[in-house]
Amino acid sequence: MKLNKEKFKSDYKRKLMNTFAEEIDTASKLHKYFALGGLVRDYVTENWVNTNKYYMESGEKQVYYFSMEFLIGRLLGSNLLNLGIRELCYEGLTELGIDLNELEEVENDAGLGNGGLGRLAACFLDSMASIGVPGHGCGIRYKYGLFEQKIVDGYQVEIPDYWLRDGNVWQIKKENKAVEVRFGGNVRATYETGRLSFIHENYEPVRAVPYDTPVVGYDKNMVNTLRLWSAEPVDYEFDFSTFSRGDYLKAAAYRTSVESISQVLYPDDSNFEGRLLRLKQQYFFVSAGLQSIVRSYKKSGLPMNEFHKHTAIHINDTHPSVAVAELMRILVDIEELSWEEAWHITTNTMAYTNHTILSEALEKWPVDMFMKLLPRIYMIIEEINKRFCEELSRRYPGQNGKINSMSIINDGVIKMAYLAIVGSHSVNGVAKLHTEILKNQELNNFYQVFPEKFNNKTNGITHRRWLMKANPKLTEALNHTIGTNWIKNPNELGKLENFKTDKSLQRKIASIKKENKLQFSNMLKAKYGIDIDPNSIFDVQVKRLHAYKRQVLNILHIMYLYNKLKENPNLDIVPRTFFFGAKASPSYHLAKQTIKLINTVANKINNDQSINGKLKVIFLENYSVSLAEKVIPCADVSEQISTASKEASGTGNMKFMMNGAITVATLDGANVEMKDSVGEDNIVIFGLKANEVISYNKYGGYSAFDIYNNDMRVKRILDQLVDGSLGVSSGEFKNIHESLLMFNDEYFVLKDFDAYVKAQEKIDTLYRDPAKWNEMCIMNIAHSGIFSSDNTIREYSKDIWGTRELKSVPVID
Ligand code: 26Q
Repeated sequence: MKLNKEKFKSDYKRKLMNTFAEEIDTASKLHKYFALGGLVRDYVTENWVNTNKYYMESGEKQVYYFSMEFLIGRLLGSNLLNLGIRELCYEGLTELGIDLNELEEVENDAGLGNGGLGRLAACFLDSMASIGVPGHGCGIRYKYGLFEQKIVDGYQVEIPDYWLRDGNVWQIKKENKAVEVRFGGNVRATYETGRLSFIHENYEPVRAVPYDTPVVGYDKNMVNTLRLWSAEPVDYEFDFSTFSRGDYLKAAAYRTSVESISQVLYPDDSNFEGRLLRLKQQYFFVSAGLQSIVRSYKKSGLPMNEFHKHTAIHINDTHPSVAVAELMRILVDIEELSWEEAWHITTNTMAYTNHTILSEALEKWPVDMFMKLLPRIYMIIEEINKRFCEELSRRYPGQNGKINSMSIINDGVIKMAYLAIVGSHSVNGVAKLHTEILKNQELNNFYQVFPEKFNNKTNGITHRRWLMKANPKLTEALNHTIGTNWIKNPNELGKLENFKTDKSLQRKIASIKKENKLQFSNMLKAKYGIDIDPNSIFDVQVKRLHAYKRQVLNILHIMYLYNKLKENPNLDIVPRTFFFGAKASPSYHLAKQTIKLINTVANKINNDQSINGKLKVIFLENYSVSLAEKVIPCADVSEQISTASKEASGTGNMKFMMNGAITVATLDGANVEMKDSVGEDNIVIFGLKANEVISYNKYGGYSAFDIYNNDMRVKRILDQLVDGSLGVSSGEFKNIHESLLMFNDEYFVLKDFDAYVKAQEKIDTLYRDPAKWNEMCIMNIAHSGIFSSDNTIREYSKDIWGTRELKSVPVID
């Protein structure tokens, strides 16, 4: 982008004046932020309009990524970075007496996601725009994002996240692009037009209004779109008929019911909750998104029977899988195509990603609920299923048990994963191990029928946000060492391997880590009054709280270390600060108890002078994208310790690796590929393997009591959970205790305990040898390039979507 500092400064002053009638001296920080955001948006609009025009006129294949979640975080910093004007703006603002870093802190995170799946969608948007794939996001504009977490007396307290309170400078409301989505009512079949057709009557209409956010590519003139839908009442429904009859309450109830659709994000990430509102949310954005895609496709003048040649639709987990039936509805009922033709188009348009093997997360909707809310869609799913089951009967004659087990509708529920598989041409897992488990275990039945659909696409992360933006000092050191080509081609980070024993780079990497640690410690000191030793090992576990992620294993190990220190205050260990950051689903009792346990242990340890500051435990409140950007660059150790086979991929693991942390990991999800890439000498692997966990589970697990009885370390810490020695009532951690002993430790925490202790001892030993440690850090950075989401998106584009990578967008007059 062509801009110089002087022009920027004058543009900025004018923007501040025109928007808020203020000069720099008098404007508030909020106004200064909004003026800058508004100006950046102005800089983007020409390319945005041009990109859209080009897409419309060229017939270039477009991909739409449908997702219930987009965990975008803040946009100011990443837009400046992608536009290539961050330096210039920083300097210009400094000359105007404004600190850009401070302004960036004003922006509220767009926390429209729970965790991995939502953040993946955000990384994918960044990569699509940056490598030139015409790809857009489609989702819900939640008024409230994931709750804000406060810790009160060690407990999690949830506060609504009203992220739009101050307005949002990136979104543009497109009233003229609104569509109508219809719920409930009944369906009448008729032959009136000489063709069997279905009339949907007595439905409740909802107005879906899109808000568009530009997605700016790195050093490209391409600007894609994230379109988020908001639900509004339909005027004609609201005021005249109902209101004039004086039925004010009914009208108000209608408004509330409609508005609730885009009110809040479900704060859950691995448990299926069968709530009507969630189904409404799903159909709402899927129907709105598809209607608008079909409308703009038709406007471009292309024939309907070629829809799939110009459009790919990606279903991010099963949440938007009703798209299969909704596209069929549009093609059959509205566009009047034959069923066969519509099915051909639909299955060639749709592709589905599975993000979990946890059975409790699989979506199943009760038939009666579904039928009432979406009567026509239900009929279509029945027809899809009927034809699918007929196909199965031809393949497996007489094997009714098998056919029933694969039926989309069975036992009074609709299985959305099955609908997604049958209705898509591609089904992918998110790491090699995960895809193998899907093919050989969880979805083996479907793999046998559709082997050609299954493929792996290992997740990735955008190195622009997670390295360049989050860790500018490291970025500079990399540029200095290997040049800047890695920015456009992250695989070139591999060149760093040549410098792994280079003393000056080693020193540089170590001193950057130290500076980052110091900066973060100062921030914590200012905010929470906590003193942290920046010379201690920063050991970090940040992710959603869930039993399978095993934050409990981490905290039990800390209790064990503390016990050892109490016995021998002179114990020779490298001082460590353990950081946790995690939100628990508000209804997930065990997870909330784990947060209380971490805080209780933290309180005890941090206030014990007798251990000479060798251990500290910090629970970071309100873990979010912007907090992740701060804590990841200062981690020495990354904790990726899920029960093998349970974490589909993980993406936090990749972010730490890219920032030069050493990973302590089980062979789960993408950790396996990290190990293969960096080599087993540069990662610390421990614990049961996935196949071991799976085979234990076949025979009802293992005996947790045996370990409790035979390992005195384990016995002691488990007893401490419930004997009052943590300084809280003895019942406080009863459920955690029970889950480990009475319920036989479903997640193999005790089984892996000994191996974990040894892994942590290995970390301690390695850290004492700075040359070795720094070499490992460099190797991790060098081998992290393959986990750039640019690589992942290239594979999606080539193998699944059939989209092209455009070098640039031709300028259209
Ligand atoms: C479903 C029904 C009702 C309420 C909530 C949900 C729900 C919401 C979110 C179910 C699942 C999710 C999110 C799942 C998720 O984030 N999975 C993670 O996806 C990452 C990206 O692929 C992987 O790296 C992680 O391993 C996986 O856990």
